[in-house]
Amino acid sequence: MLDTLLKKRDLPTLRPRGEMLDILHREIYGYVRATWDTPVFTVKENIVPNFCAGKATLNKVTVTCRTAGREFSFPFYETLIYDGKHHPFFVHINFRDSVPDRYMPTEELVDNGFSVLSFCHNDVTRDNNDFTDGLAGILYNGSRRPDDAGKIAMWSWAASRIMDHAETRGDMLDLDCATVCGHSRLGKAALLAAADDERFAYAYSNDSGCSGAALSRGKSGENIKDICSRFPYWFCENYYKYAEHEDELPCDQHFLLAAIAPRRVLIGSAADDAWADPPSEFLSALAASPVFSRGLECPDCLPKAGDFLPRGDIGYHLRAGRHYFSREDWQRLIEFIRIHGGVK
Ligand code: GTR
Repeated sequence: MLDTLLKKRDLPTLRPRGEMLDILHREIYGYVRATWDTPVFTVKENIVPNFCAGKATLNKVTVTCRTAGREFSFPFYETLIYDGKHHPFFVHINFRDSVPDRYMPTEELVDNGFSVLSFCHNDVTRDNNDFTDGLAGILYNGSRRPDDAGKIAMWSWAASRIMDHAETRGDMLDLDCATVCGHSRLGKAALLAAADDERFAYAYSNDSGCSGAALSRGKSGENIKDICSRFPYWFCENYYKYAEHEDELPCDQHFLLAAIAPRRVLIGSAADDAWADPPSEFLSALAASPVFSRGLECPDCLPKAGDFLPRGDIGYHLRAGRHYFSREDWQRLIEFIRIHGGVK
């Protein structure tokens, strides 16, 4: 049955990783093109004393990036467990800069042995059509080429700068167990970050839907026309021509998932999130599955609410309920990483 459903989508065949990344950047997300100096990190330590009952320290870090004599900075927050061990960690592309946050139960993550480095997407460049602030202001002097980065590619680029900083924390962080994650539009950005940057051993997108994990061909709910008319600035301009012409795309979203292999990726969906279209998210994982060493555990039919398929290097879970980044989603992610040996 699943084979038949997949065949109906008539998907382009997967290609070598480099080619898939090129297509994804050229046609959908755009390229961040500048050549950068090594970023500079300024750390303000322990901004909330006794954070997480004294198990972790919360630092505010400012990242300063320079290119061609211009510079911009953005802040992020690092919650580091300090007990002399190396801890797995999340790089969380978040909607807000609060720690903890309703999308990020920091104390629970720390209790589960994870450190967390999180930034607010708006602090990198604002979530709107204005390309003059933050990173966008540095990249563009009022003009963008059709394959220049939209905002999703910029948020994803910022996740890699957090990873640059993590590499200076090798005494506390397990650099072999970095997970980039995000919800919805920021789940799209998390997948792109993992596809591009091999330092991320795990990726998690929650409810990332259209132009994220979900296949565009045959998708219900939101489609390319919808997303490009409401949020054109998330993408490069080349993407707009595929509105109502999904079949002409030289890729589909399974390229994005496949470009993460041989590393691991978990796709989270919510059963009532028809706009994201869980079956299209699941079928995308299934279509990407052959390039992973251990493919998706394949059920006989489409998953139902509560199903969790964690054993492949590409995993999938379908939570009951609506579009939201819930504690249950975080728990699934933690279980996935544990099952794959990421928590020592
Ligand atoms: C929706 C958008 C989705 C999803 C979501 C979000 O309105 O259409 O693709 O990304 O926003 O980011 O909250």
